[in-house]
Amino acid sequence: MWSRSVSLVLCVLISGCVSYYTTFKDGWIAFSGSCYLFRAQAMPFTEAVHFCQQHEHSNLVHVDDDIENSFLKDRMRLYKDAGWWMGLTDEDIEGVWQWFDTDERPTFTDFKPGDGGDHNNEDCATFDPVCDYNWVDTSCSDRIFVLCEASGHEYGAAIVG
Ligand SMILES: [Ca+2]
Ligand SMILES: [Ca+2]
Ligand SMILES: [Ca+2]
Repeated sequence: MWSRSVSLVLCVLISGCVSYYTTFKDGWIAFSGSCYLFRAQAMPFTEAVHFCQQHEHSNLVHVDDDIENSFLKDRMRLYKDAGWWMGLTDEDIEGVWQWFDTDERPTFTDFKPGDGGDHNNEDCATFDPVCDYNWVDTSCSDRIFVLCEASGHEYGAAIVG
């Protein structure tokens, strides 16, 4: 028990969430400073937000660039025909996409051509298996799988501090 605790602290100090999650947290995957939880459990957008908050105080994923987007798509292709929520909505202003938890505008998007525009009652963004995980807008009450992201740096700091 003692050595397990020591090795946990050392892992966090040395490499942030990478060692922590791969060693101690089943299901979390580390990539480029973040940790991701793919949960194949279908639920509406608001429930998915709460699910992530209840798991390491994470958020539905923010896709920051093409590298992160490609990594996530590769993982999704391992599952059969499943859509996944991300933390992006245009609930506040139709056609203006914002990250749900920060209200920031995305710096990168990957909407399927013709989707993500001014669509009635489609205010939440998902990765769509029908078009190889391009993003589409859909109804926030649809039941879709959950993809959470936790910042490795924040989480490592919280453990060490
Ligand atoms: Ca991210
Ligand atoms: Ca909309
Ligand atoms: Ca749509």
